[in-house]
Amino acid sequence: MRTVLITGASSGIGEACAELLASENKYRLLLCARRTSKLLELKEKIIKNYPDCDIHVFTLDVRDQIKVKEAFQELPHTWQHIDVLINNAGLSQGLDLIQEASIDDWDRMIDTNLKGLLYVTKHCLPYMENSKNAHIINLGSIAGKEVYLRGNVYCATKHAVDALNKAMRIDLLEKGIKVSSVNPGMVETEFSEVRFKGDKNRAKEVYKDLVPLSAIDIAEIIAFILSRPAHVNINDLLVMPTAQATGTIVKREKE
Ligand code: NDP
Ligand code: 8X3
Repeated sequence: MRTVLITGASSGIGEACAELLASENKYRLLLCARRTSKLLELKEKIIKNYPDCDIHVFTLDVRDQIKVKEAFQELPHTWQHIDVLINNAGLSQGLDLIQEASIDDWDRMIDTNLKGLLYVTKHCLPYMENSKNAHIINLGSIAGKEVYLRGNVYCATKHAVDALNKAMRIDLLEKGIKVSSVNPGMVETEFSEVRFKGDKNRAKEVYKDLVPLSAIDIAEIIAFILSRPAHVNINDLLVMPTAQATGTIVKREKE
């Protein structure tokens, strides 16, 4: 059994990965996010559906460097060996022109998507030392491959994830740790609601009259990446809804 740590497991892609990997009966699951109640609900659901699944949840804000370090140190003894890290926790805040955007929004994105990913990776790596099958999967985005109007700082953080994905693959080569990135286009999760700070109507508009990706679409791709033989690594994968050509060019059709 490989032990998989998923950050941002309380919702969307992280939650879907947890459920799918639990169903495969090949993984032990370490799940974290800030919303403890959501994690506990997910744990209960997974145990109900897959009673043999070994699962441990813990509360973590990836922005807090000290807490990230302590969270790993405080892992129960039987969870101190990690094979797979899925660096999924992330968010966008606002969709504003750079001259108008809020510095707090920028800080939140940089602290979560970039610094948080680094803190988790740094403190997780010692626990991956003895893995014969170590793998890091980073959630990038189409926003890490191109820049679009009003995307400025979110795009910058995901371009940084793209760079770190390449850098990790180089630096960790000697340790035999695989590094992959999955870069989705539009996935309908809580993402847009978080970006628009709870404005559900605005969030809904993003996916209006098109079929976006679902969290399970991405979870299936991640499960596939993890299922490749030891000598095969999928370095970098860009996946879009059929109705989306670039970050902003989409085809909307009424049914
Ligand atoms: P969701 O908003 O549904 O999920 C985001 C997850 O990240 C939640 O579980 C949230 O948990 C967690 N998270 C946010 N901030 C923190 C934090 N400071 N510490 C710990 N956990 C945190 O969005 P998605 O599932 O769509 O997003 C997952 C990843 O996929 C993100 O990195 C996102 O950038 C990326 N992505 C999403 C796309 C989309 O269109 N949806 C497209 C491309 C990439 P909690 O609030 O409980 O902490
Ligand atoms: C999320 C997708 O299109 O909002 O990373 O940049 S997008």
